[in-house]
Amino acid sequence: MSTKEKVLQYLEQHKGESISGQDLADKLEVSRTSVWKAVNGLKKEGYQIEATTNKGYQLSIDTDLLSEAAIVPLLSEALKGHRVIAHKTIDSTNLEAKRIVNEDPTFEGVILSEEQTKGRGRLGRVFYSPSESGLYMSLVLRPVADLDNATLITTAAAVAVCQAIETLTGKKPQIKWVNDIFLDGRKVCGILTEGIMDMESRTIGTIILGIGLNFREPETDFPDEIQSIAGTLFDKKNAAVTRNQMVAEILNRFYLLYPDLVKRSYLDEYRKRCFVLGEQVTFPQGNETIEAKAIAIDNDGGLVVALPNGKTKILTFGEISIKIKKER
Ligand code: BTX
Repeated sequence: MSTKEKVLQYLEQHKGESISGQDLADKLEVSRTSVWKAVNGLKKEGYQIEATTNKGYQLSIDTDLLSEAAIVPLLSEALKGHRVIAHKTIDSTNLEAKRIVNEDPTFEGVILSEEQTKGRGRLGRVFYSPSESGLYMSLVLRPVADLDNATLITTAAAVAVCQAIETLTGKKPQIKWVNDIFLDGRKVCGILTEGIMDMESRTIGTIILGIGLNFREPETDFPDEIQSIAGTLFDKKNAAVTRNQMVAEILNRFYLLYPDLVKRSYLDEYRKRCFVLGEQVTFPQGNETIEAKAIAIDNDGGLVVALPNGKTKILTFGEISIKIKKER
């Protein structure tokens, strides 16, 4: 860990408290000059660090920049040894995760960014990812028990994100099958799970789980095409928690579910949170749009729908629209 990272980790863990340059240097076993240089470097990156002659350095409680230093201390045992890499800006954290795995197939960890210039949704769609208002993260996973079912991973992630939001904010998010999380009727989160094939074994060797969460309202509003769809957890100013805390909570929650994915014990919670069950939905099939009633989530996370001809069909991926939306 560099001195800058050590200084940041200390200040993040003691946010709002002051420490003199000398005490910090002694604690970290580095020189006072290197502490001073590290603090200046952090200030340039946007950290609000006050320096007063009598009290020393203090990281403002308003600072909320994504960083390894702030996240790692909050992670559970299950994530020890996982890498946390935070970027200011990147094309897409899923693309970056793929590039990293290409270089190092054993990589395990999470890639985060303050902003994505080419945030990706499903089917080539765009996920709008403005700076410093959202969480854009990609987890690099190995399949557990040879299970590489993307729908199961997506549904487990949806439950983990809902649990994290509820634990940290008290808000009650719901899920639109299969990969969208809604709060007060608006989409606050999307999930994109992608598999990377291992060429030798011809099996999925690595899974990239991308999660995009609108944390606070962006500085400039959402673009027109998603104005009526997109929502956020908090308004521009009043976030009760930091994004770093939210990242850590999502990771901790997900890694509680993931090793036991094969048991599918989280699916009951998914069903309870899934607001499409019981609703009339439409989905595309070839050139047609089919109407059906969503009746269940099956054991693989698929959506069971009842067709007008009395038959049932299981949807394993794709997009559904809700025809008549209940008031909620
Ligand atoms: P999706 O295809 O289900 O949703 C994309 C659709 O959602 C868009 O067509 C648009 O209508 C709407 N949309 C776009 N941006 C937003 C937004 N910020 N909030 C709400 N609605 C929006 C969902 O795909 C999967 C998204 C995964 C995003 C993560 S971020 C980290 C990782 N990296 C990456 O490039 N993608 C994933």
